[in-house]
Amino acid sequence: MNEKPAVDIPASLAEALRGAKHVAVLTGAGVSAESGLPTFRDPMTGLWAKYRPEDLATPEAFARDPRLVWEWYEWRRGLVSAARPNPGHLALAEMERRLPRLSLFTQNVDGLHQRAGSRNVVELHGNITRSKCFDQEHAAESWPETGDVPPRCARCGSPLRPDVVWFGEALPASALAAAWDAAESCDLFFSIGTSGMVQPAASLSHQAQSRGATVAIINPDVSNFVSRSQILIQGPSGRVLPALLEKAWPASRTTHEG
Ligand code: BV8
Repeated sequence: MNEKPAVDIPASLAEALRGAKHVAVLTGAGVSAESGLPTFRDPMTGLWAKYRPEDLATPEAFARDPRLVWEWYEWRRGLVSAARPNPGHLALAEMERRLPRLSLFTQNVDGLHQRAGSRNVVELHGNITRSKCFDQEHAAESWPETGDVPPRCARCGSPLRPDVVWFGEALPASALAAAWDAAESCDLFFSIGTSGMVQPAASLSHQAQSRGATVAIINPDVSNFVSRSQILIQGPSGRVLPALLEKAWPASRTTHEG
């Protein structure tokens, strides 16, 4: 049987996790890759292969072509609703239950951490399953089916948009403040499944490191994280995180293991 190679988790990291007082976690699109959701760096499949996310996820793109942008998000909402949390999401939810404090900040807009059971999730870039109107930011749970694409706000008539943070838009102030606080107060910081290309989220791990936290990177591609002082765990988060959980709390092994 083609057994996958075991993931090598440093004992020191498992020990640091088990004894941590406050763990901060930043996740990116890579954590949802094993749930079947395309990351931003992968060429997007199908109809959207010819667009770059940076060219669609902006207020300017929406103003220029609201129908195109709305339909891109409808396509992604379809993928999200068909997706399920993967073992990486589930392991993070289990860690939250076992630790005195775990602050989870995600750049993802798919809601999969919450669906996996994580309770303390801060969405730095919003959530694709929520919509609001472009002009007044009125939340829109539902809308009249008038055939308009995008649909119109029932309160003010302006076009609806996804409740996500586009490039060039400010992150929610409370979310960003919570993330900086956690980066400054945690003793262990994980950066998982993110290329670290997008600011200001990408600065959180550096902030944690500058305040003396241990920083661990989990990614199949660690080539652009060459750093002496960060712990690099090369592998997919859906395999690394369960292995880390098991190494830190061996009793987490299932009792009916064959
Ligand atoms: C802002 C929601 C200011 C929408 C997204 C310096 C400071 C401040 C701003 C800037 C700055 N420099 C540039 C900027 C502007 C810009 C920016 O960062 N641009 C980049 C392109 C250079 N930042 C902004 O515009 C931000 N706003 O700063 O506003 C401001 C202040 C006041 C008033 C007005 C304005 C807003 C940024 C948020 C944009 N919105 N998402 C949507 O989703 O449609 S960003 C979006 O792209 C994601 O949310 C995410 O953040 C980013 C993608 O990054 P990743 O998640 O890392 O995904 P990626 O595909 O890149 O990488 C996947 C990784 O997973 C890879 O490393 C891969 O190896 C790994 N992987 C693959 N498989 C697995 C895996 N890992 C683990 N397991 C696996 N199985």
